[in-house]
Amino acid sequence: MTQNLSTIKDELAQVISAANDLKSLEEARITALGKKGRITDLMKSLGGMDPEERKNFGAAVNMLKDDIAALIEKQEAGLKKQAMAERLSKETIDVTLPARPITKGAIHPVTQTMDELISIFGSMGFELDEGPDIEDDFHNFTALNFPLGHPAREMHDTFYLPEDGDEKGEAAKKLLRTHTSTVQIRHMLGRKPPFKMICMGRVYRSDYDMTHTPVFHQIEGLVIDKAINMGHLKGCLMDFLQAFFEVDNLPIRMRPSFFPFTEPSAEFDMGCSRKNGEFKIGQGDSWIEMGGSGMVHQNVLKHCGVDPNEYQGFAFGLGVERLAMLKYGIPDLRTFFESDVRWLNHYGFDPLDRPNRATGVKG
Ligand code: FA5
Repeated sequence: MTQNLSTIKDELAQVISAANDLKSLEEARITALGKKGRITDLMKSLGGMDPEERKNFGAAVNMLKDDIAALIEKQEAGLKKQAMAERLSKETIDVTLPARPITKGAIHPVTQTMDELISIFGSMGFELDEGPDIEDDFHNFTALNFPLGHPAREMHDTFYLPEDGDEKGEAAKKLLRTHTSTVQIRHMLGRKPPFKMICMGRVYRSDYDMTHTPVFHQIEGLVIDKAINMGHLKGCLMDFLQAFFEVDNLPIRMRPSFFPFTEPSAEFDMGCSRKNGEFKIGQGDSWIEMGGSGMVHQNVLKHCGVDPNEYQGFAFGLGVERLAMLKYGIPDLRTFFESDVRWLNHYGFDPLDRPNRATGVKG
């Protein structure tokens, strides 16, 4: 029987060493160790033997099995090494070829515009602040002098969040901020005047057409000191819009308006011309509406612990997309939020060319 095992081993070893690719080696493995393989057959024959014979023969078959498995493993390693050597000798890389062009991402026009605004207002001495998108009724309305039930609340088309069962009254009601004026409150509370702050970010209103989207961005400015007046407000808006649009002598017009948090309130327009179907920003025969502004209402200052007998100042707010559309000729507001890569490649900006006032805000 032992003689028989050594013959089987020789025969299988021959088949294994003759296998010159992985496929024939697998066939050799099946011949030896597969379900109907020769060693498996020997294992099956153990059942018909008496105990003593089974013990000796079983041990010998196990040893044969291990030897054959080791031979297969060795042959496999050799074949893989040989295949790799052949592949390496065939595959060559021409290191003198030019590299494939790398596709660069593009900066979204909203990000670009906000970077430009930060650069302009930074050079005018404004501090940058921020506030959360999820706000409460107090910061979005009450502290900004919108009393409960005031009709101006309805004008904001507010998205309210579901009550969380732990309500602490109307002022704690959660909502998505409808304007960045919330940050005026957050900035003033817990700080001491004077204030000279801008903030910007997403705001939300249930509104959708070519000039209104449910999410858009606003920039807000706040200046509070002892002798600030409407003249400073107009001068500030002129400086900023002239720097942003890179137009000298840009006329600014203030029109009376209403916001609960400013008194007096004014909407501000910028000069432009619309001759022969061509739109141009600057001196001209026409006006374009830009945003809202006014002197901060005494009630707002009081809500923030600022003494209105000592301090006063102005605030303004406008849409970032509106600024970007006018500066970069983007016709439809809705396209800003469609995540169309072709649109982004067309209107986007070079990520390595960041805005700064030394080289021009365009970067
Ligand atoms: C406000 O939101 C005030 N908080 C602005 C303000 C700040 C006034 C400080 C006074 C003092 P209004 O609702 O008008 O105002 O919005 C300001 C600007 O946001 C608009 O001029 C417009 O450019 C932009 N805007 C308003 N609604 C939308 C919308 N749905 N989609 C895109 N832009 C919008």
